[in-house]
This record gives sequence, C-alpha cells and structure tokens, in this order.
Amino acid sequence: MKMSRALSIAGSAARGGAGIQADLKTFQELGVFGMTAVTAIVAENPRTGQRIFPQSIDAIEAQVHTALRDIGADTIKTGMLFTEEIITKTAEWITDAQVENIVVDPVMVGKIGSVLLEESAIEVLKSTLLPLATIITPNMPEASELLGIGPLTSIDELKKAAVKLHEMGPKYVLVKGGRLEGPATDVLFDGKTFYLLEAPRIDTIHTNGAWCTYSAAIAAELAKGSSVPEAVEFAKKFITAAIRHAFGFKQGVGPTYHAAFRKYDEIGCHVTVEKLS
Ligand code: PXL
Repeated sequence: MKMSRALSIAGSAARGGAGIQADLKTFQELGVFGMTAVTAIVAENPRTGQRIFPQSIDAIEAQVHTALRDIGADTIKTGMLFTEEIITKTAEWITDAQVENIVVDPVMVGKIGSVLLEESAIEVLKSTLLPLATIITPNMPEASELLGIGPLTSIDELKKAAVKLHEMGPKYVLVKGGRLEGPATDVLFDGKTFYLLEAPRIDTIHTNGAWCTYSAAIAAELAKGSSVPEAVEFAKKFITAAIRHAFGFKQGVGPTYHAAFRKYDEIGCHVTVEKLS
C-alpha cells in the first residue's frame, strides 16, 4: 500500500485543537502519515498571560532533516513560524527538500489573541516563503496584514485581495472568508479563475483550530494526489463538519472536532467558478 506523507512545520498548541496537534489529527483522519517539526510551544494561561517557548533553529532543523531523510514527504505544511529567522531557515529547507506540495498557512494571531508571528517577520514571510507555496491560506486579517490594507468587508474585496496576493508568487491563494456575514464563503484563485466555496454558517463560538485544520486537510488531500481545487473543496466540507461538531469543554473558545467528517455527516459545500474578467 502506498502511504502518503505530510510534514507540518508549526507550533505546538497545548490545548490540542490547533497548531501541530490539529495537523496530526487531521492527517490521521485522512489516511496520511503525519510528521512534525515543532517551531515553538504555545501554552496560554489566562491568569499569567501568553507563554510562547520558541525552539532553537538547531532543534527545528534537526526535526525537519530527520523527517525528510528517513520518511520523506509528499506535502510540507507550514503554520506558526514566529520569527524572521525561523521563516528564513524554513524557506531554505523547503527549497532544498524538493517536495511536490507546499502549503503555507501564514499564521499570525490565534483565535484567543495569541501573537504567533512577530510583526517584523511579515516582510520576510512575503519575500521568502510565499513564492515557494503551492497554496497560501490566509484568513481575512492575515490577508489584510500581508497586503498592508484595512479590513476586508465583502466577497469582492476578498477577490481583489486574492489577485494581489497571487502576485506575491504562490500558485494558488485561498482567502478564508469565515468572518463575513451570511454563508461561510472562501475565495480560491489561481491567477485566472476564481472558485467561490460556500458552506452553511455554523452558529458556534467553538472554532479554535479551524484555520489550521482547514489547511491541514488541504495538505493531506494534496499529499494523496488531489488537484488544488479538489483538495480545497474536500477540505471545506471537512472543516464545516469539524466546526458543526466542535466542543465546548471547561472554558473559553473550544476546539473543532477533527474526526467529525468521518463520524457524522457530509455537509455540502457549493462551489461557483468564475473567470477573471
Ligand atoms: O489557530 C492558529 C494557531 C496556530 N498555531 C498554534 C496555535 C494557534 C492558535 O491557538 O496555538 C501553535
């Protein structure tokens, strides 16, 4: 049996719903062999404030090299990279690795406000990592931040942002539009064609890890050989189910449920295709 493989270079989210933990759970759900290189450990404590423990470049590099040398990868996904130096090195490792699919989730701020990327690192992210990506998956605030513009407020603005982000060099751009009113609509753009992916809005506050999980599902489907539009359409169904069956545990914004798609139902996602005029 051929086993597809995905390596996540990202932060560890101690609560288990986001970051490396979301990636591994999602890869497992989708039948992909998951590997990790932990860039930083995030253990948020509302009483003592944010605690982020970045790992040394040596430690991150050792993880990347072990995984790629001994197992190999069909997809590399990046999440929380935190510093300029980690981004620069990650771009070098990705260039050397010659892996087929590169998913760059330009993680900046977590659902509960954790700062997951230093502000000074944004320019380096744009110049080194985005051009290497098969697909980048910003949410609306991340898209605004990358473009240095104000908040996006409509599908039309999401499309314009996708066009500008595409000029930074990735093959595909997915702007995750979950924060607009109405159905949860995302815009995928490949330089010529827009794909608008629409799913029902789920009324819940428990969406911790939703962005990571969505991008991880894309990474897994690409590893198995799907095209980018196929992978994104499947991932949209996967994340919609994960949000619908999310958990409120003891406190705060609870995690999405990574196994929901397999366990419960297939929630439809409507895709509209438009050519750039
Ligand atoms: O969901 C964004 C995210 C990414 N990576 C790590 C996180 C979070 C949010 O909490 O902790 C490590």
